[in-house]
Amino acid sequence: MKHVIKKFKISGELISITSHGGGHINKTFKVITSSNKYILQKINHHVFKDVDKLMSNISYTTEFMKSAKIKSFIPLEIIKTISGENYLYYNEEYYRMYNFISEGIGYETIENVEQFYECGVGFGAFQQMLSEFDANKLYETIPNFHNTRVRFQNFLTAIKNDKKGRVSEIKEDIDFYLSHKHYCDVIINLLEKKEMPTRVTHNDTKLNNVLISPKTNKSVTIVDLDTIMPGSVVYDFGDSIRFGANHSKEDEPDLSKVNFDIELFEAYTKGFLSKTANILTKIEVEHLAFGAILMTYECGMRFLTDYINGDVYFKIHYPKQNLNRSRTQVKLVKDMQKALLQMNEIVNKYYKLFKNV
Ligand code: ADP
Ligand code: GN1
Ligand code: MG
Repeated sequence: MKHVIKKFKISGELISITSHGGGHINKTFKVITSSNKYILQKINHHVFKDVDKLMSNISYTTEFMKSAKIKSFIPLEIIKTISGENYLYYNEEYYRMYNFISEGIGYETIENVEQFYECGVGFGAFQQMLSEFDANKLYETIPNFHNTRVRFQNFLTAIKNDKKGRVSEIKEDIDFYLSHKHYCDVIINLLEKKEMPTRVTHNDTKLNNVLISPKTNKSVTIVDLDTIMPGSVVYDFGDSIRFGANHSKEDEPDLSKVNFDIELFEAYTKGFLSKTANILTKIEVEHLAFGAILMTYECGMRFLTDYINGDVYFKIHYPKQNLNRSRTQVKLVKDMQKALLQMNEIVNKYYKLFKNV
């Protein structure tokens, strides 16, 4: 959905601004001048409360990735304001600008298996690159972001308050999440007991947050760095599978079209482990497949929480979009529950293949 928002001239130069991308959080625009292209974003400061610290995180990590000089990886670059700041505060809103990376596209659904393999390579390389990054430098942009236990409590609060009177219509949806409460503690407990390492993770590894070249099918960069924080590798692996290992839109209303695709799962797993097999611990490897179920369950619960609260967090384009989004996630969780054994076999196969290569 692209439309020109504005065309204007500054010092004789024609500039056009077009809405861009399918993100749910920030407002993103493509800016074209006679000599260059940029991404301009209005930062959602209701979600990211301390924009100054958020932008410091992004500045540290983009500089770090630039210095890593990974072949064929084009790092994001913050375009500073005239006075040298990382962002602009104007009319009570926050704006930032990046170089526009035209070599790749942020896909909303998978077009072929190789693309998803590359998505795994891209996020795997990102994980590998940041394994050397000092996590103490990072501010937690959204505390408890993947703390599923806290997400579950927020869900219960939303049901109790029932602000929009929607709860009585969605009993079956609610019951699914309530009956899987036992999922919430699994990873949090392992992290708390230090049985699973806390790493620097991206935390929002959707397909449209890796830009893939339509010409070569190779991943060229990772975007949406707002949620880089300490977390578990299981979250990064799992969130990619949640979004990408199927052929349907995230809000597809016809659930017969929403199916977990094991071939896509295998492609991503192969790509991801080709970059990470040598840094992962046994307990992380054992929980990758479960992580896909957990991230899908958690995200679906967040969509339903937002529907109950009156759609105040995720951008919506029509009234029941968050309910549709929640239902696709439930369908995918059910499919993955049936496939879990096979998913674990695939993880083990590629772990053994790439370990010590
Ligand atoms: P949101 O937090 O709302 O998801 P993103 O930072 O992910 O915002 O940006 C939205 C979309 O814009 C991305 O999914 C991607 O397709 C595109 N995009 C973001 N940054 C760039 C960039 N520097 N160059 C090209 N496309 C970009
Ligand atoms: C949001 O920003 P975007 O659209 O890449 C959300 C993710 C969800 C995702 C669901 C900061 O991601 O956590 O998984 O929507 N980002 C934030 O599509 O909440
Ligand atoms: Mg995004």
